[in-house]
Amino acid sequence: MSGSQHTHSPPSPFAIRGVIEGFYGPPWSHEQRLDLIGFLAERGMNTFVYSPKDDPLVRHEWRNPYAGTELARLAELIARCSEHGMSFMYCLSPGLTIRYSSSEDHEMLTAKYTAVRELGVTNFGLLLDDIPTRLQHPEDKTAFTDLVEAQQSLIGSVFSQFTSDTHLTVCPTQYWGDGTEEYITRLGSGIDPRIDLFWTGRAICSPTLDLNDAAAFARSTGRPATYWDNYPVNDVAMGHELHIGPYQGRDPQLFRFSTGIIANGMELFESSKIPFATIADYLRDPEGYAPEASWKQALLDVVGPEDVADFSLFADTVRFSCLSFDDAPDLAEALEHFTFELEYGDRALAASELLQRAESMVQAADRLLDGPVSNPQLISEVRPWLESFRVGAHALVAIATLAADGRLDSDGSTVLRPFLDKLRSAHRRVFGDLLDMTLAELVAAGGSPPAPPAPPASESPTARD
Ligand code: LOG
Repeated sequence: MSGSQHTHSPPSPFAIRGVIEGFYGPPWSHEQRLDLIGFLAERGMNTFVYSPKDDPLVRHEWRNPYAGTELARLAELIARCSEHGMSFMYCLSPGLTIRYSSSEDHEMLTAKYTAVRELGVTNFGLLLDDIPTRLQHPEDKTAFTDLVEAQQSLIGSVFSQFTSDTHLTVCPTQYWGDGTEEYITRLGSGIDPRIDLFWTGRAICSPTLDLNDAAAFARSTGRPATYWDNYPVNDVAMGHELHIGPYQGRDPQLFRFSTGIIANGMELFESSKIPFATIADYLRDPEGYAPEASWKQALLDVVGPEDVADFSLFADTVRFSCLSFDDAPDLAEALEHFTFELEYGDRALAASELLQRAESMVQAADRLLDGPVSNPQLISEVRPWLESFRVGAHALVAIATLAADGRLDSDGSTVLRPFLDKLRSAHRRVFGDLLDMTLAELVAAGGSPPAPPAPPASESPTARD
Protein backbone atom coordinates (compact mmCIF):
# COMPACT_ATOMS: atom_id res chain seq x y z
CA MET A 1 0.00 0.00 0.00
CA SER A 2 1.25 3.45 -0.82
CA GLY A 3 0.47 4.62 2.71
CA SER A 4 2.72 2.25 4.60
CA GLN A 5 5.84 2.87 2.56
CA HIS A 6 5.81 6.52 3.64
CA THR A 7 5.57 5.89 7.36
CA HIS A 8 9.10 7.18 7.91
CA SER A 9 8.98 10.12 5.53
CA PRO A 10 9.41 13.66 6.91
CA PRO A 11 6.33 15.30 8.38
CA SER A 12 3.92 16.97 5.99
CA PRO A 13 4.16 20.77 5.83
CA PHE A 14 0.35 20.92 6.00
CA ALA A 15 -1.13 20.79 9.49
CA ILE A 16 -4.60 19.82 8.24
CA ARG A 17 -4.98 16.94 5.78
CA GLY A 18 -8.32 15.39 5.26
CA VAL A 19 -11.60 14.61 3.64
CA ILE A 20 -15.02 16.15 4.07
CA GLU A 21 -18.22 14.26 3.51
CA GLY A 22 -19.79 17.50 2.36
CA PHE A 23 -21.69 16.71 -0.82
CA TYR A 24 -25.37 16.88 -1.71
CA GLY A 25 -27.08 13.53 -2.27
CA PRO A 26 -27.28 10.25 -0.38
CA PRO A 27 -24.68 10.26 2.40
CA TRP A 28 -22.07 7.51 2.75
CA SER A 29 -23.05 4.55 4.90
CA HIS A 30 -21.77 4.13 8.43
CA GLU A 31 -19.61 1.17 7.34
CA GLN A 32 -18.12 3.19 4.51
CA ARG A 33 -17.17 5.99 6.90
CA LEU A 34 -15.53 3.53 9.27
CA ASP A 35 -13.61 2.05 6.35
CA LEU A 36 -12.56 5.48 5.05
CA ILE A 37 -11.04 6.55 8.36
CA GLY A 38 -8.52 3.70 8.16
CA PHE A 39 -7.88 4.33 4.46
CA LEU A 40 -7.07 8.00 5.09
CA ALA A 41 -4.99 7.42 8.22
CA GLU A 42 -2.87 4.85 6.41
CA ARG A 43 -2.02 7.53 3.86
CA GLY A 44 -1.03 10.22 6.33
CA MET A 45 -4.30 12.12 6.42
CA ASN A 46 -5.35 13.34 9.85
CA THR A 47 -8.89 14.73 9.60
CA PHE A 48 -12.33 13.41 8.71
CA VAL A 49 -14.91 16.16 8.47
CA TYR A 50 -18.47 15.03 9.05
CA SER A 51 -20.96 17.19 7.20
CA PRO A 52 -23.20 15.36 4.73
CA LYS A 53 -25.53 17.97 3.26
CA ASP A 54 -28.42 15.52 3.37
CA ASP A 55 -28.04 14.34 6.96
CA PRO A 56 -30.99 16.15 8.58
CA LEU A 57 -29.30 16.33 11.99
CA VAL A 58 -26.49 18.54 10.74
CA ARG A 59 -28.48 20.88 8.51
CA HIS A 60 -32.28 21.03 8.16
CA GLU A 61 -32.90 19.66 11.65
CA TRP A 62 -29.78 21.04 13.33
CA ARG A 63 -31.78 21.84 16.46
CA ASN A 64 -32.65 18.17 17.11
CA PRO A 65 -30.46 16.23 19.51
CA TYR A 66 -28.73 12.91 18.84
CA ALA A 67 -30.30 9.77 20.26
CA GLY A 68 -30.48 6.02 19.67
CA THR A 69 -28.69 4.62 16.62
CA GLU A 70 -27.59 8.06 15.41
CA LEU A 71 -25.86 8.73 18.69
CA ALA A 72 -24.25 5.29 18.83
CA ARG A 73 -22.94 5.66 15.27
CA LEU A 74 -21.52 9.09 15.93
CA ALA A 75 -19.74 7.73 18.99
CA GLU A 76 -18.36 4.85 16.93
CA LEU A 77 -16.99 7.20 14.26
CA ILE A 78 -15.33 9.30 16.92
CA ALA A 79 -13.79 6.20 18.50
CA ARG A 80 -12.57 4.92 15.13
CA CYS A 81 -10.91 8.27 14.42
CA SER A 82 -9.13 8.31 17.73
CA GLU A 83 -7.91 4.72 17.26
CA HIS A 84 -6.29 5.87 14.04
CA GLY A 85 -4.93 9.15 15.40
CA MET A 86 -7.37 11.07 13.20
CA SER A 87 -9.28 14.16 14.22
CA PHE A 88 -13.05 13.91 13.81
CA MET A 89 -14.39 17.32 12.86
CA TYR A 90 -18.08 17.69 13.52
CA CYS A 91 -19.95 20.39 11.60
CA LEU A 92 -23.31 22.04 11.88
CA SER A 93 -25.04 23.98 9.08
CA PRO A 94 -27.74 26.00 10.80
CA GLY A 95 -27.84 28.83 8.28
CA LEU A 96 -31.07 27.90 6.48
CA THR A 97 -33.24 28.50 9.50
CA ILE A 98 -31.23 30.21 12.22
CA ARG A 99 -32.28 33.59 13.54
CA TYR A 100 -28.98 35.38 14.02
CA SER A 101 -30.50 37.73 16.60
CA SER A 102 -32.13 35.01 18.70
CA SER A 103 -30.28 34.13 21.90
CA GLU A 104 -32.43 31.03 22.06
CA ASP A 105 -31.03 29.87 18.70
CA HIS A 106 -27.46 30.66 19.82
CA GLU A 107 -28.07 28.52 22.89
CA MET A 108 -29.53 25.65 20.89
CA LEU A 109 -26.52 25.70 18.61
CA THR A 110 -24.10 25.73 21.50
CA ALA A 111 -26.06 22.94 23.20
CA LYS A 112 -25.73 20.75 20.11
CA TYR A 113 -21.95 21.36 19.93
CA THR A 114 -21.67 20.72 23.66
CA ALA A 115 -23.46 17.38 23.37
CA VAL A 116 -20.97 16.29 20.70
CA ARG A 117 -18.12 17.74 22.79
CA GLU A 118 -19.19 15.37 25.53
CA LEU A 119 -18.58 12.47 23.16
CA GLY A 120 -14.94 13.56 23.02
CA VAL A 121 -14.90 15.79 19.94
CA THR A 122 -12.76 18.94 20.09
CA ASN A 123 -12.76 19.92 16.42
CA PHE A 124 -15.85 21.71 15.12
CA GLY A 125 -17.13 23.40 12.01
CA LEU A 126 -19.81 26.04 11.61
CA LEU A 127 -20.79 25.90 7.97
CA LEU A 128 -22.56 28.92 6.53
CA ASP A 129 -22.32 27.94 2.86
CA ASP A 130 -25.32 27.77 0.53
CA ILE A 131 -27.68 29.83 2.67
CA PRO A 132 -29.48 33.14 2.07
CA THR A 133 -26.93 35.85 1.35
CA ARG A 134 -29.14 38.54 2.89
CA LEU A 135 -30.79 38.75 6.28
CA GLN A 136 -34.34 37.39 6.06
CA HIS A 137 -35.93 37.50 9.52
CA PRO A 138 -37.33 40.95 10.39
CA GLU A 139 -35.74 40.70 13.89
CA ASP A 140 -32.35 40.10 12.26
CA LYS A 141 -32.77 43.10 9.98
CA THR A 142 -33.46 45.23 13.01
CA ALA A 143 -30.61 43.86 15.07
CA PHE A 144 -27.85 43.90 12.43
CA THR A 145 -26.83 46.10 9.54
CA ASP A 146 -26.00 43.14 7.32
CA LEU A 147 -25.11 39.46 7.07
CA VAL A 148 -21.46 39.96 8.05
CA GLU A 149 -22.42 41.63 11.30
CA ALA A 150 -24.98 38.92 12.07
CA GLN A 151 -22.50 36.15 11.35
CA GLN A 152 -19.74 37.80 13.40
CA SER A 153 -22.15 37.84 16.31
CA LEU A 154 -23.12 34.18 15.85
CA ILE A 155 -19.54 32.99 15.41
CA GLY A 156 -18.43 35.03 18.44
CA SER A 157 -21.19 33.61 20.56
CA VAL A 158 -20.44 29.99 19.61
CA PHE A 159 -16.68 30.44 20.04
CA SER A 160 -17.05 32.11 23.43
CA GLN A 161 -18.68 28.93 24.74
CA PHE A 162 -15.83 26.71 23.55
CA THR A 163 -13.14 25.56 25.94
CA SER A 164 -9.53 26.39 25.09
CA ASP A 165 -8.82 22.87 23.78
CA THR A 166 -11.61 23.17 21.23
CA HIS A 167 -11.05 24.28 17.67
CA LEU A 168 -13.49 26.04 15.34
CA THR A 169 -13.48 26.36 11.55
CA VAL A 170 -16.10 28.48 9.83
CA CYS A 171 -17.23 28.10 6.24
CA PRO A 172 -18.22 31.60 5.13
CA THR A 173 -21.26 32.28 2.95
CA GLN A 174 -19.06 33.60 0.19
CA TYR A 175 -16.45 30.87 0.22
CA TRP A 176 -14.71 31.40 -3.10
CA GLY A 177 -13.08 34.28 -4.95
CA ASP A 178 -9.74 36.08 -4.94
CA GLY A 179 -9.88 36.34 -1.16
CA THR A 180 -9.97 40.12 -0.97
CA GLU A 181 -13.71 40.64 -1.41
CA GLU A 182 -15.46 42.90 1.07
CA TYR A 183 -17.54 40.16 2.71
CA ILE A 184 -14.65 37.86 3.56
CA THR A 185 -12.30 40.67 4.54
CA ARG A 186 -14.82 42.08 6.98
CA LEU A 187 -15.83 38.68 8.32
CA GLY A 188 -12.18 37.77 8.91
CA SER A 189 -11.35 41.03 10.64
CA GLY A 190 -14.31 40.68 13.01
CA ILE A 191 -13.71 37.17 14.37
CA ASP A 192 -11.11 35.69 16.70
CA PRO A 193 -7.85 34.96 14.81
CA ARG A 194 -7.79 31.44 16.30
CA ILE A 195 -10.84 30.55 14.22
CA ASP A 196 -9.99 29.00 10.85
CA LEU A 197 -11.86 29.80 7.64
CA PHE A 198 -12.71 27.37 4.88
CA TRP A 199 -12.13 28.61 1.34
CA THR A 200 -12.61 26.81 -1.99
CA GLY A 201 -10.25 28.99 -4.05
CA ARG A 202 -11.06 31.16 -7.06
CA ALA A 203 -14.17 29.15 -7.89
CA ILE A 204 -16.51 26.72 -6.19
CA CYS A 205 -14.61 23.99 -8.00
CA SER A 206 -11.20 25.54 -8.58
CA PRO A 207 -8.97 24.33 -11.43
CA THR A 208 -5.95 25.64 -9.52
CA LEU A 209 -5.09 26.76 -5.99
CA ASP A 210 -2.48 29.48 -6.39
CA LEU A 211 0.12 30.72 -3.95
CA ASN A 212 -0.59 34.39 -4.68
CA ASP A 213 -4.28 33.92 -3.97
CA ALA A 214 -3.47 32.09 -0.75
CA ALA A 215 -1.21 34.95 0.33
CA ALA A 216 -3.90 37.52 -0.54
CA PHE A 217 -6.49 35.59 1.47
CA ALA A 218 -4.17 35.39 4.49
CA ARG A 219 -3.47 39.12 4.31
CA SER A 220 -7.08 40.18 3.97
CA THR A 221 -8.65 37.81 6.50
CA GLY A 222 -5.83 37.70 9.03
CA ARG A 223 -5.33 33.92 8.84
CA PRO A 224 -4.16 31.27 6.38
CA ALA A 225 -6.95 29.55 4.45
CA THR A 226 -8.09 26.05 5.23
CA TYR A 227 -8.95 24.86 1.75
CA TRP A 228 -12.24 23.08 1.28
CA ASP A 229 -11.26 21.62 -2.05
CA ASN A 230 -14.23 20.67 -4.19
CA TYR A 231 -12.50 17.71 -5.79
CA PRO A 232 -13.46 14.92 -6.45
CA VAL A 233 -17.07 15.91 -5.56
CA ASN A 234 -19.44 15.46 -8.53
CA ASP A 235 -22.79 16.43 -7.02
CA VAL A 236 -25.58 18.64 -8.40
CA ALA A 237 -24.88 19.60 -12.03
CA MET A 238 -21.71 17.46 -12.22
CA GLY A 239 -23.52 14.14 -11.74
CA HIS A 240 -22.71 12.91 -15.25
CA GLU A 241 -18.97 13.29 -14.65
CA LEU A 242 -16.86 10.70 -12.86
CA HIS A 243 -13.97 12.35 -11.02
CA ILE A 244 -11.35 9.66 -10.60
CA GLY A 245 -8.34 11.43 -12.11
CA PRO A 246 -5.28 12.49 -10.11
CA TYR A 247 -5.12 15.60 -7.95
CA GLN A 248 -3.34 18.43 -9.75
CA GLY A 249 -3.06 22.19 -10.12
CA ARG A 250 -2.32 22.88 -6.44
CA ASP A 251 0.76 25.02 -5.86
CA PRO A 252 3.57 22.88 -4.40
CA GLN A 253 4.20 25.56 -1.78
CA LEU A 254 0.61 26.22 -0.84
CA PHE A 255 1.39 25.31 2.77
CA ARG A 256 3.21 28.65 3.14
CA PHE A 257 -0.16 30.41 3.34
CA SER A 258 -2.55 27.60 4.20
CA THR A 259 -3.25 25.40 7.18
CA GLY A 260 -4.17 22.54 4.90
CA ILE A 261 -6.67 20.95 2.57
CA ILE A 262 -9.92 19.11 3.13
CA ALA A 263 -11.15 17.35 -0.01
CA ASN A 264 -14.86 16.99 -0.67
CA GLY A 265 -15.82 13.49 -1.79
CA MET A 266 -18.21 12.03 -4.34
CA GLU A 267 -21.27 10.15 -3.28
CA LEU A 268 -19.50 7.31 -5.15
CA PHE A 269 -17.52 6.09 -2.19
CA GLU A 270 -15.07 3.53 -3.58
CA SER A 271 -14.46 5.70 -6.63
CA SER A 272 -13.55 8.65 -4.40
CA LYS A 273 -10.73 6.62 -2.87
CA ILE A 274 -8.74 6.87 -6.12
CA PRO A 275 -8.42 10.69 -6.06
CA PHE A 276 -8.25 10.68 -2.24
CA ALA A 277 -5.13 8.54 -2.38
CA THR A 278 -3.50 11.05 -4.75
CA ILE A 279 -4.57 13.98 -2.54
CA ALA A 280 -2.97 12.22 0.42
CA ASP A 281 0.25 11.90 -1.60
CA TYR A 282 0.21 15.62 -2.44
CA LEU A 283 -0.45 16.59 1.17
CA ARG A 284 2.34 14.37 2.49
CA ASP A 285 4.93 15.81 0.13
CA PRO A 286 3.55 18.64 -2.03
CA GLU A 287 6.92 19.55 -3.52
CA GLY A 288 7.77 16.01 -4.53
CA TYR A 289 4.25 15.11 -5.67
CA ALA A 290 4.02 13.49 -9.12
CA PRO A 291 0.37 13.24 -10.18
CA GLU A 292 0.69 10.44 -12.76
CA ALA A 293 2.85 8.18 -10.59
CA SER A 294 0.59 8.77 -7.62
CA TRP A 295 -2.47 8.00 -9.75
CA LYS A 296 -1.00 4.74 -11.01
CA GLN A 297 -0.40 3.60 -7.45
CA ALA A 298 -3.86 4.78 -6.37
CA LEU A 299 -5.50 2.78 -9.17
CA LEU A 300 -3.52 -0.28 -8.17
CA ASP A 301 -4.47 0.09 -4.49
CA VAL A 302 -8.18 0.69 -5.06
CA VAL A 303 -8.89 -1.39 -8.18
CA GLY A 304 -6.63 -4.31 -7.26
CA PRO A 305 -3.77 -5.87 -9.26
CA GLU A 306 -6.01 -8.28 -11.22
CA ASP A 307 -8.16 -5.60 -12.82
CA VAL A 308 -5.90 -2.58 -12.86
CA ALA A 309 -4.83 -2.91 -16.50
CA ASP A 310 -8.44 -3.11 -17.71
CA PHE A 311 -9.60 -0.37 -15.40
CA SER A 312 -6.74 1.93 -16.43
CA LEU A 313 -7.84 1.79 -20.07
CA PHE A 314 -11.25 2.97 -18.90
CA ALA A 315 -9.90 5.49 -16.40
CA ASP A 316 -7.92 7.24 -19.12
CA THR A 317 -11.19 8.06 -20.89
CA VAL A 318 -12.77 9.76 -17.87
CA ARG A 319 -10.03 12.23 -17.04
CA PHE A 320 -12.23 15.32 -17.35
CA SER A 321 -12.99 17.42 -14.26
CA CYS A 322 -12.53 20.98 -13.07
CA LEU A 323 -8.86 20.02 -12.59
CA SER A 324 -8.36 18.63 -16.06
CA PHE A 325 -9.75 19.57 -19.42
CA ASP A 326 -8.09 16.56 -20.99
CA ASP A 327 -10.85 14.08 -21.65
CA ALA A 328 -8.99 11.00 -22.81
CA PRO A 329 -5.33 11.85 -23.43
CA ASP A 330 -4.10 8.45 -24.68
CA LEU A 331 -6.99 7.95 -27.04
CA ALA A 332 -6.75 11.55 -28.26
CA GLU A 333 -3.17 10.93 -29.33
CA ALA A 334 -4.12 7.68 -31.02
CA LEU A 335 -7.00 9.28 -32.92
CA GLU A 336 -4.85 12.18 -34.07
CA HIS A 337 -2.36 9.69 -35.43
CA PHE A 338 -5.12 7.61 -37.04
CA THR A 339 -6.68 10.62 -38.78
CA PHE A 340 -3.32 11.76 -40.10
CA GLU A 341 -2.31 8.33 -41.35
CA LEU A 342 -5.67 7.85 -43.01
CA GLU A 343 -5.19 11.05 -45.01
CA TYR A 344 -1.47 11.00 -45.71
CA GLY A 345 -0.02 7.65 -44.70
CA ASP A 346 -0.70 3.96 -44.56
CA ARG A 347 -4.46 3.47 -44.31
CA ALA A 348 -4.35 -0.25 -43.60
CA LEU A 349 -1.79 0.17 -40.84
CA ALA A 350 -3.71 3.06 -39.30
CA ALA A 351 -6.90 1.00 -39.32
CA SER A 352 -5.29 -2.08 -37.81
CA GLU A 353 -3.63 -0.07 -35.02
CA LEU A 354 -6.92 1.52 -34.09
CA LEU A 355 -8.71 -1.80 -34.32
CA GLN A 356 -6.27 -3.41 -31.94
CA ARG A 357 -6.64 -0.62 -29.42
CA ALA A 358 -10.44 -0.59 -29.72
CA GLU A 359 -10.71 -4.35 -29.33
CA SER A 360 -8.64 -4.31 -26.18
CA MET A 361 -10.98 -1.62 -24.84
CA VAL A 362 -14.02 -3.76 -25.64
CA GLN A 363 -12.42 -6.74 -23.90
CA ALA A 364 -11.51 -4.65 -20.86
CA ALA A 365 -15.09 -3.36 -20.64
CA ASP A 366 -16.52 -6.86 -21.01
CA ARG A 367 -14.30 -8.26 -18.29
CA LEU A 368 -15.04 -5.44 -15.88
CA LEU A 369 -18.79 -5.43 -16.55
CA ASP A 370 -19.41 -9.16 -16.80
CA GLY A 371 -16.58 -10.94 -15.05
CA PRO A 372 -15.69 -11.38 -11.41
CA VAL A 373 -13.75 -8.36 -10.14
CA SER A 374 -11.70 -7.62 -7.02
CA ASN A 375 -13.60 -4.47 -6.05
CA PRO A 376 -17.25 -5.12 -7.00
CA GLN A 377 -18.49 -2.02 -5.18
CA LEU A 378 -16.23 0.19 -7.30
CA ILE A 379 -17.40 -1.44 -10.51
CA SER A 380 -21.03 -1.13 -9.51
CA GLU A 381 -20.58 2.60 -8.85
CA VAL A 382 -18.93 3.27 -12.19
CA ARG A 383 -21.14 0.85 -14.18
CA PRO A 384 -23.05 3.55 -16.12
CA TRP A 385 -19.74 5.09 -17.25
CA LEU A 386 -18.29 1.69 -18.04
CA GLU A 387 -21.31 0.92 -20.19
CA SER A 388 -20.77 4.10 -22.19
CA PHE A 389 -17.10 3.18 -22.40
CA ARG A 390 -18.11 -0.15 -23.95
CA VAL A 391 -20.40 1.56 -26.47
CA GLY A 392 -17.59 3.96 -27.35
CA ALA A 393 -15.12 1.11 -27.72
CA HIS A 394 -17.52 -0.63 -30.11
CA ALA A 395 -17.84 2.63 -32.05
CA LEU A 396 -14.04 2.73 -32.39
CA VAL A 397 -14.04 -0.86 -33.64
CA ALA A 398 -16.61 0.20 -36.23
CA ILE A 399 -14.52 3.22 -37.29
CA ALA A 400 -11.42 1.05 -37.69
CA THR A 401 -13.29 -1.61 -39.65
CA LEU A 402 -14.88 0.92 -41.99
CA ALA A 403 -11.50 2.57 -42.51
CA ALA A 404 -9.83 -0.74 -43.33
CA ASP A 405 -12.46 -1.39 -46.00
CA GLY A 406 -12.32 2.16 -47.34
CA ARG A 407 -15.99 2.61 -46.46
CA LEU A 408 -15.73 5.40 -43.89
CA ASP A 409 -17.07 8.07 -46.28
CA SER A 410 -19.78 5.99 -47.90
CA ASP A 411 -21.14 4.10 -44.87
CA GLY A 412 -19.82 6.06 -41.91
CA SER A 413 -23.01 7.95 -41.35
CA THR A 414 -25.34 4.93 -41.30
CA VAL A 415 -23.06 2.73 -39.25
CA LEU A 416 -21.84 5.30 -36.72
CA ARG A 417 -24.95 7.35 -36.05
CA PRO A 418 -26.52 4.80 -33.67
CA PHE A 419 -23.35 4.84 -31.51
CA LEU A 420 -23.43 8.62 -31.36
CA ASP A 421 -27.12 8.63 -30.43
CA LYS A 422 -26.61 6.00 -27.76
CA LEU A 423 -23.67 7.80 -26.19
CA ARG A 424 -25.51 11.10 -26.16
CA SER A 425 -28.67 9.68 -24.65
CA ALA A 426 -26.72 7.84 -21.91
CA HIS A 427 -25.30 11.24 -20.92
CA ARG A 428 -22.26 9.99 -19.01
CA ARG A 429 -19.09 11.89 -19.64
CA VAL A 430 -16.79 9.24 -21.08
CA PHE A 431 -14.29 10.13 -23.83
CA GLY A 432 -15.65 13.65 -23.24
CA ASP A 433 -15.77 15.75 -26.37
CA LEU A 434 -13.21 13.62 -28.13
CA LEU A 435 -15.29 10.69 -29.32
CA ASP A 436 -18.44 12.75 -29.70
CA MET A 437 -16.68 15.15 -32.08
CA THR A 438 -14.99 12.36 -33.99
CA LEU A 439 -18.24 10.47 -34.48
CA ALA A 440 -20.23 13.62 -35.25
CA GLU A 441 -17.75 14.60 -37.95
CA LEU A 442 -17.74 11.18 -39.54
CA VAL A 443 -21.52 11.01 -39.46
CA ALA A 444 -21.78 14.46 -41.04
CA ALA A 445 -19.11 13.72 -43.65
CA GLY A 446 -21.00 10.68 -44.85
CA GLY A 447 -24.14 12.73 -45.47
CA SER A 448 -27.51 12.02 -43.92
CA PRO A 449 -28.57 8.41 -44.04
CA PRO A 450 -31.63 7.69 -46.20
CA ALA A 451 -33.51 6.26 -43.21
CA PRO A 452 -34.37 6.95 -40.46
CA PRO A 453 -35.19 10.61 -41.14
CA ALA A 454 -32.67 13.19 -39.97
CA PRO A 455 -33.10 14.29 -36.33
CA PRO A 456 -34.21 17.84 -35.45
CA ALA A 457 -31.60 20.54 -35.94
CA SER A 458 -30.73 20.76 -32.24
CA GLU A 459 -29.61 17.12 -32.24
CA SER A 460 -27.95 17.23 -35.60
CA PRO A 461 -24.30 16.26 -35.30
CA THR A 462 -23.24 19.41 -37.15
CA ALA A 463 -25.19 21.68 -34.78
CA ARG A 464 -23.06 20.61 -31.83
CA ASP A 465 -22.08 23.41 -29.44
C1 LOG B 1 -21.18 23.22 -1.29
C2 LOG B 1 -20.80 21.76 -1.22
C3 LOG B 1 -21.01 21.06 -2.55
C4 LOG B 1 -20.12 21.76 -3.53
C5 LOG B 1 -20.08 21.16 -4.92
C6 LOG B 1 -19.11 24.40 -0.55
C7 LOG B 1 -18.46 25.20 0.50
N1 LOG B 1 -20.40 24.05 -0.37
O1 LOG B 1 -21.84 25.33 -4.12
O2 LOG B 1 -21.52 21.17 -0.21
O3 LOG B 1 -20.70 19.71 -2.48
O4 LOG B 1 -20.48 23.10 -3.67
O5 LOG B 1 -21.32 21.19 -5.54
C8 LOG B 1 -21.15 23.74 -2.67
O6 LOG B 1 -18.49 24.08 -1.54
N2 LOG B 1 -21.82 24.76 -2.96
